[in-house]
Amino acid sequence: MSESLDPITVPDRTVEGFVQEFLRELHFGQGVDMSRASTNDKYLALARTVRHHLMSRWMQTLRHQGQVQAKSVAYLSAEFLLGRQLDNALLAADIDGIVTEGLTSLGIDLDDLRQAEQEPGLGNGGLGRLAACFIDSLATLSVPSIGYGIRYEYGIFRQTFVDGWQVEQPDTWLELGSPWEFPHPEAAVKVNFGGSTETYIDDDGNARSRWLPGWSVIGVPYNYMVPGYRNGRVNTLRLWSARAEKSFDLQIFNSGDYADAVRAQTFAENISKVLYPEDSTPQGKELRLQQQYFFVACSLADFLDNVLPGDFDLTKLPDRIVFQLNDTHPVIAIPELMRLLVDDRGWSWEDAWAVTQQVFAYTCHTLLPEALEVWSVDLLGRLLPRHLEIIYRINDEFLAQVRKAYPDDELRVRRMSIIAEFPERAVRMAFLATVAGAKVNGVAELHSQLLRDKVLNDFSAYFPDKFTNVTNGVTPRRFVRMSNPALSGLITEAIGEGWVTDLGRLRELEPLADDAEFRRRFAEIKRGNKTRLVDLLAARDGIEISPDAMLDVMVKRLHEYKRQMLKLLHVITLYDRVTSGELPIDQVTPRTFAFGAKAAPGYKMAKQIIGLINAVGRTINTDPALERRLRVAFPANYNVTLAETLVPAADLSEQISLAGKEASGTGNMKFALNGALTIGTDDGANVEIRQLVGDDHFFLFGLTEPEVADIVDAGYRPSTYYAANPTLRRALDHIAHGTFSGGDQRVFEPVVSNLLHEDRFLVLADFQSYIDAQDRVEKAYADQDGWTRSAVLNVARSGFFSSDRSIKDYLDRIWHAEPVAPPFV
Ligand code: 26W
Repeated sequence: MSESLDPITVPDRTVEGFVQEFLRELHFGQGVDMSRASTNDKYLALARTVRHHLMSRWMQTLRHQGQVQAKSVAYLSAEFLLGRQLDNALLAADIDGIVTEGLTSLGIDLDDLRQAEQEPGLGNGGLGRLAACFIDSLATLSVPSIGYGIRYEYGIFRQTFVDGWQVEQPDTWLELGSPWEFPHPEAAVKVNFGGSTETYIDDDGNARSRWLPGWSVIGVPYNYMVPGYRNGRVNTLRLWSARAEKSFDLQIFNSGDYADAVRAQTFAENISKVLYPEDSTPQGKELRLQQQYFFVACSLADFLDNVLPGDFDLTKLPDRIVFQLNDTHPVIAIPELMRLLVDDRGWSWEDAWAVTQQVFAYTCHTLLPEALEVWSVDLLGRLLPRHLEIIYRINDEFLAQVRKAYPDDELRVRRMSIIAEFPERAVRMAFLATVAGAKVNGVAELHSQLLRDKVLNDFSAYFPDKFTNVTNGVTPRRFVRMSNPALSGLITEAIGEGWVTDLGRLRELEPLADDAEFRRRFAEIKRGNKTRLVDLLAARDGIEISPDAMLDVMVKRLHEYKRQMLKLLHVITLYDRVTSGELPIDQVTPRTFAFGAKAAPGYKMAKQIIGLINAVGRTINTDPALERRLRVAFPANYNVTLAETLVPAADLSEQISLAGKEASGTGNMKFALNGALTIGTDDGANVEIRQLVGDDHFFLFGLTEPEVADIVDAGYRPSTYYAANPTLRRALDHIAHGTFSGGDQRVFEPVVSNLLHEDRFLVLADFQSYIDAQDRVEKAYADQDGWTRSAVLNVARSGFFSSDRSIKDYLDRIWHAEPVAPPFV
């Protein structure tokens, strides 16, 4: 069925029409004229003009969705790391051309306005960016879906360096106005906290429970457009912002005092104030649990009361919706749905449990035991007393079944309990999600296998059919088409435009790897992308690099398991070889070592490593012996926007986590798709990348996961590697002796002694293998044409890593939902 658009709401898709709309927005929206308009005025007017082009499609999508009532997907995520919106909207609406032309006619450079946008950094790293890629693919594949999350007033902190040390600044992304959001205060939802529970006998003589909350806040939804790529569909991302319910707060804080009332408001609004910047070690902070329950309670209430029609029969809920839980952060939705059905709607426990078990599915994003969220029973009972009771009952009934299945195995029963007893009584959120979820998935083949065999082994034995894999992906719209226009043009010229929504078609490029002219143009594009990066880093950071050097990049959160230290030890080794006279400088391939990484503010060792990278950089970049052939570039505040220029420029992608620790990685996919070669371990999705691109076009090194397990079981001793390997010894001694700290031996002593005596992530064990692989890189790069051939094959063979493919896998394996033909195109 195809409906025509309401002509009143469709803006004119001509240059003149655009110019007129833009000037109207400047005039009526910003209240300025061209002569007085600031760059920000022009950006805001442009953003609003562009969003007009998506508006009628949005309305149409919503209307259509209301009529069709197809099975939908609700993606629940505490993080959506969206990146800038303007370019993506221009691309989706296909109005790049008229906008550029129209602005030029007004003497405005589109690029200047692009730079005015502050990216919404509402996520920490991979998990948040994955959520953003997934909603892009859901819209592009025409899947009826909605994203639910939190509208943090402050996103991920802005990183600055002071003397090379990380200093965090607040991210004030809303300060200059946020033209992409639509607040709906009239659709606000009340969320309760605290208080107590009681039992009572209902009118039919049944014993029931109810929650008597102690306080509450209001959730205000902010809607964002999620445009599909030129398919006429615009889905919704709904982010919740916390407000005080003023009259109510005045009562509970029990004072007519103005100051107290304002304090109550501040208290409520704290809930959506700031994104927690921890990305792997949950701190068990009360405010974080408040955030989690806040957005989940708002989202469930919104879906049941506003999205579903008033007369909807909730026993049919599994035919209508699946709630995908992005890690454990939204898992409190499980007892919340039970509460809504049992307490508020009077359902029996059994009926409610039957529905609940069908509507949730859980994605796990980690393997580190310390990253699995647990909430102390004490805290949970104080904040959400009724939910704790519900969790206890879920656990009791589950453990009774486990006992039946394993009559004489009380040890196993204790291992599988949702409630941990040590070191304190606490709820294991991953276990709750596994017991209640219809499906549990890992995010790469190896990760899913390790989840089944190790982290959730008892559960996979008990629920063998629950476990599945969906390998992550990235959106080719943002990470190829938008960020790499030159390569996109070359690809389109070679195989047509279809690849943007059917990335497997990149395979058709394979024969062109053997076409010398194609390789020449490919290499020229890579060089152009490097020049773009050179200019950006000069302007953004005052960093000077050369477009002629190999660009070797490691960008991701700073974490010991990701092993930025390993890369740094390679840099130091090269420095040592040259300065000791072992290696003549003119035999060294000119190389830029680029790092981008934020450390969690409380993660001491990670901050030390940042300080050390910058210290090594300072030494290397200024030592005349190196003749500027080796350079370290560590721009502060790596974010989505910087990635968009960095990734297309890279020659070498560093994916060097200890095998068995990186669940998937998604940066690895972005680099391969943009024609960088990977140096990597057999970890996460690297395994699949290597299988697809082939061993000849991938630099593999390091221990495998089973080898790591054996070494750790046997009692790993890093100092033996130090003693046995003179290259390694010299590199570590440089740090220890103060080569990079003006002779000061204390500053980086914690890093050195950690590596020598603990080295949880086997940096020293993998060192030599890594150095050898880097020597292979060096040789391969000497043959520029051969390198380019490998780069082309990386692009051609990486189409699998489109998030469109991931979403299709979720539809088949987990959601059992289907795309719905869009209402119009
Ligand atoms: C503080 C609580 C917390 C704990 C973990 C916050 C955020 C996390 C995330 C799970 C961290 C994260 O981003 N994980 C990454 O998820 C990506 C998408 O699946 C994977 O590609 C990465 O391997 C994984 O580290």
